[in-house]
Amino acid sequence: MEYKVLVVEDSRPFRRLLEAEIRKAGYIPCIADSIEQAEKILNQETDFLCAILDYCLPDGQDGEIIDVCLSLNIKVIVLTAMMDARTRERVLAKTVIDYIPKDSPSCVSSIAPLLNRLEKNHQHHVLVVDDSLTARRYVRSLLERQYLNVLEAQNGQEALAMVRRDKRISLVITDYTMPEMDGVSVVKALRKLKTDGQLAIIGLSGEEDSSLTARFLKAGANDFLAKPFNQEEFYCRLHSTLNALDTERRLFNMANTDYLTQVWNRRYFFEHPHTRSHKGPRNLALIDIDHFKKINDQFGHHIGDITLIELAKMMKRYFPEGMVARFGGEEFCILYGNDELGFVRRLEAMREELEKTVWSPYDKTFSITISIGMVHADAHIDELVQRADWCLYQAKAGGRNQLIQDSQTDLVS
Ligand code: GH3
Ligand code: MG
Repeated sequence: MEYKVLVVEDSRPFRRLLEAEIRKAGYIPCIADSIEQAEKILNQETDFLCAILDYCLPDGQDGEIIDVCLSLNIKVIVLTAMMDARTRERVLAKTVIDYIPKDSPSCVSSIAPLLNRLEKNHQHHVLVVDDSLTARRYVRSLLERQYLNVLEAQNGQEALAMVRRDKRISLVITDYTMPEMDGVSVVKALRKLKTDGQLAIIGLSGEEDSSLTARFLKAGANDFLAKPFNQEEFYCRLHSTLNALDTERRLFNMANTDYLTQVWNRRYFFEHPHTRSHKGPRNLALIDIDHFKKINDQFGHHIGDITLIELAKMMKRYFPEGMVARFGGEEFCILYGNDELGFVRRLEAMREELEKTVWSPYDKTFSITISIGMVHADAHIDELVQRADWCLYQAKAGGRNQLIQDSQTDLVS
């Protein structure tokens, strides 16, 4: 999705600079040089990621444009050349996202990271843990102003239950002083459930206790803020915590997913605890495209790549709760629960859908088929793969486009 950013700035060189910076960051700038011109744009559209507003404009020298945008629920970043304490207070009192001092042309360089952060915030769900309703509501308002999705818990137990249940929660902001379970204990319990890359945690406290920062951090929090905090400090810490979390997740994905098809890679598959340890029988299938080399030879490697991507999507669609991995080349593996009949039915349905599908990327028209080797057994992963591989070999030898099931008696591992 391409987001639009409204810019209202009367200085022509600065306007140019902002426009170039916003475009470079991947957003669409909509430019006005006065409140009057901005209102004309706002009569047509209001769906902006945010507005970047000059505090002092020819037809409103005292931040009037800020109220115009806020009244339309547009998030606001203020540019100001007047950095006196009074202006700063007044700007921040207006529920804006941030202000950027216009002290040099380089100040625009902070805009791209801020826009990226706002865009990415849509994906994050933040759980605010505090027994005080007023405190929860205040933190909620700060978070929602930056497009974060907010959930609330009144105590530690409730928070833990929510984090266990709701996989979307990526950040917990917890107060220290709460009945029954204090914030540090909440952090310790959360860290038993989630790693740094899965969940970020920020501690808060209004206590005078100087040891609290260290206690929160040692328990596994990513950061700590003493109350009362000002909005700017809160946003700085929030952004650095979320940026670190996003980087960690990006690195995790780069290390563990297949770059082309975005399914898990071979290493992740074999190292995953679910793969290594198991209780009882489970299903595993090895899937290989038939005569895939011909697709490459006939239509080019690029079309081959598209085929692999589409097949991977199809496997994720058929087996959303299974673990789909690319083992290499055009061979994929699916590890999938214990329901043998259900697994076979879905594999057959996928094989049949594929057989009937006509692919037509870039005006090329063709179909592909797959061969499948499948095993259901209570056995170590290496044995499952070996047995499925033998079945796959038989499927190929038997004419391809078919599923062969392992019929050996289960060996208890
Ligand atoms: P079979 O039915 O026996 O499996 O025949 P096949 O042609 O599918 O198998 P073969 O092992 O002979 O060829 C596999 C081909 O897959 C050769 C290789 O160029 C191609 N391949 C492997 N990885 C990729 C990739 O990432 N992209 C593309 N486009 N092709 C790939
Ligand atoms: Mg093949």
